[in-house]
Amino acid sequence: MSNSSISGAAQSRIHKALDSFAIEIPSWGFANTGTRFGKFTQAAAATNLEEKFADAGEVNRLTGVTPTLALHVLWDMPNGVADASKIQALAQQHGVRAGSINPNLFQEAEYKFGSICNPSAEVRAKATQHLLDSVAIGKAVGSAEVSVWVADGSNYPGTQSISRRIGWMKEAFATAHAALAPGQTLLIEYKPFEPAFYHTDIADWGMSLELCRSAGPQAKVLVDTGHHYQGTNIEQIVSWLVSLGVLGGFHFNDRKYADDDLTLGSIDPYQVFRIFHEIHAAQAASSAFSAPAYMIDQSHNLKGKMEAMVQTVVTAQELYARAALVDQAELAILQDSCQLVAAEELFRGAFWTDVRPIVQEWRQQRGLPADPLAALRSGGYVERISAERGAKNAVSQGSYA
Ligand code: PSV
Ligand code: MN
Repeated sequence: MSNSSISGAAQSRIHKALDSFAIEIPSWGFANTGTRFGKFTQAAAATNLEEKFADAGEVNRLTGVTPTLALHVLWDMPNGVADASKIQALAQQHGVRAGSINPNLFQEAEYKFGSICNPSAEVRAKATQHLLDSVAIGKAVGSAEVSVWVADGSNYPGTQSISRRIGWMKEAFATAHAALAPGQTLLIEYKPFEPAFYHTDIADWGMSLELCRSAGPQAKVLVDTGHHYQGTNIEQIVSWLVSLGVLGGFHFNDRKYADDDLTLGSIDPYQVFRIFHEIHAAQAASSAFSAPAYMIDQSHNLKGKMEAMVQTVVTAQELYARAALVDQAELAILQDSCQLVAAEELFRGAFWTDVRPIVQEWRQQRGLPADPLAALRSGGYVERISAERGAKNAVSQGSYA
């Protein structure tokens, strides 16, 4: 379908939706990674924080919609709050602000049996202090979210007290919440599997929700699209979280089998469309709806990192635009009069519409490249950083940092 076959009203709905759509990119998406079986280093991968900011700046220059960079404390700010001024300087230099601050509660030796759920009060105190440090970092760099993923769990039945660990988590989150500034949000992410094999302390959205409720009003649930069992109806979870007022944000990626970190929409674009539809429906239903934080959580070990990031941002925009095409008022009438086929055709019709010409037009109107991926390819940035970083990457060990 071409641009001209989309009504003027629908086109302006898409433009309005794109005006308010920004998506955060992760610092770890630019660094070398691999699988537990091996690391494949890339000549262009970022080897330090300066290079991650430079890459993020280039993605934002090409797309215009990635103004913030998610930071992982241990990988990006090993000196904690002391690194805040460095972050601020890099943000200034590259035109990308510090985004969500992600505490790291999974990498250190002490966390073998858990972090904020560890039976040792001493280890729990260390992990809680790390949460407090992350809140302080957020304040120092002016970031809105502290985004927590707790990797804690156990591998064998009966080896840990699931219930005592719930109490310990509640204590830690309440302590972190008490330290938040008024504009800060504590995001609590869930994941049913990995790295634990038997039980994971925050396995689903119900557990996240309860932890948020007990922590306080500035705690919200974070939905990572890769953190569900096969077949889970993620848009239904999103709808519930919206109606409860606790949808804090998304980590976007796609998956086929597990938490595969595949490019958003590469396996199931219809699911992403359905998730965005719930957001547009909530917006249409209430002007008080406050949009969640959209973030990408992907680290590619086969695709080029810059290309994968730009491709993901573009895909997110396109699917967000396609979902904006749904006429919410018309759909509501069809739904409530149980005109099933007509309702489904309206919904499906939006999904199958090629909105790329409109998205391109939106970019051009803002002085952005119409096709950011083509602009990346022709701009020579990847060649330049490959030449600059190639030698370092030839010897460096792959790691998330
Ligand atoms: C865990 O799988 C996770 O989704 C968390 O958000 C981490 O911060 C991130 O991935 C690390 O790659
Ligand atoms: Mn995540």
